[in-house]
Amino acid sequence: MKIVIAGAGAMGCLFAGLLAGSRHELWLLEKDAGKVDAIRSAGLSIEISGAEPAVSMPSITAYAGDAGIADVLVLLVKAYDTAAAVQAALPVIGPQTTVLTLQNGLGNIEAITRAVPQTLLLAGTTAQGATLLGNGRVRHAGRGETVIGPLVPEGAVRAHAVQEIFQSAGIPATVAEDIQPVLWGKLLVNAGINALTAIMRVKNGRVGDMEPLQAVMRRAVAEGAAVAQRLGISLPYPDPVVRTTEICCATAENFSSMYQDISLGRRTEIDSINGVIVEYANRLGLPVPVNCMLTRMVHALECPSVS
Ligand code: KPL
Repeated sequence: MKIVIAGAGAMGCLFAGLLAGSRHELWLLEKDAGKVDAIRSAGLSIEISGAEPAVSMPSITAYAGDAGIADVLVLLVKAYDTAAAVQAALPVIGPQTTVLTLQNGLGNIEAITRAVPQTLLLAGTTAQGATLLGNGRVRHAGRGETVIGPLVPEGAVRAHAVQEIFQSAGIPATVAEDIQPVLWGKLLVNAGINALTAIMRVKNGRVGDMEPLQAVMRRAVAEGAAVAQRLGISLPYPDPVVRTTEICCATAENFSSMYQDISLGRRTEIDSINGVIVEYANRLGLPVPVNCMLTRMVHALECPSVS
């Protein structure tokens, strides 16, 4: 099978590195020419639990036409880049190509289905942790489950095929029949952790063990849960605050992706995380002051003069 991963950031490199040992043909698609050159010459290097980094040399290109039609395209670009990444990836998408988004936040499905039929699309979440150390250099910051699911029942076969590919590469994966609750479940965890860690410049663990941060996290998550409830989404766990606290503990030593973005002076995914909760809440007439404030504070941090 030909697998194309769009986005050579932390997660894209991690998945490419983990899939590199499999029997599949692997391509990375990356718009940044600097990253393409660096990875083409030095390869991908994945550091796992302090061991010697595993180095692999996947094919990498900025032009999707070089890769040809893919069996599976995995989108791991930042949420604000989804529409552009799908346009750039069109040459690898044939009538049978499975397109999987494992991106953070909400809104990716809508952006992708503007160009790709729903029958080809799978969505999912991953609890794999990755810290970008440099171009093509990643630290595997924790192994976690990847959950994937179709948007329409006919897509189940595709979801099971991707699950098989992941599992045979040692990436734990499960298939969910209804993916929306899974996406909302991850959204609430990200809404509770990402902005706070970026604003306070702390590792994930501090949100779980510092009472003032935990109090803000609880409010952000509870607001998001109220929005999900009003939309009729039943979350994949009984208590979203407990779940978020568990993830803080499980990823205590990680820097969240939003912390990493702010530290590197990059745009964040705030609009697809806390911002999307604010958008839904406004439409529903629900108050979400904490999510609103977190969104504004991260927007302020994105201004070059602030961070
Ligand atoms: O998904 C994450 C992220 O950083 O984006 C969490 C779960 C917070 C782990 O770091």
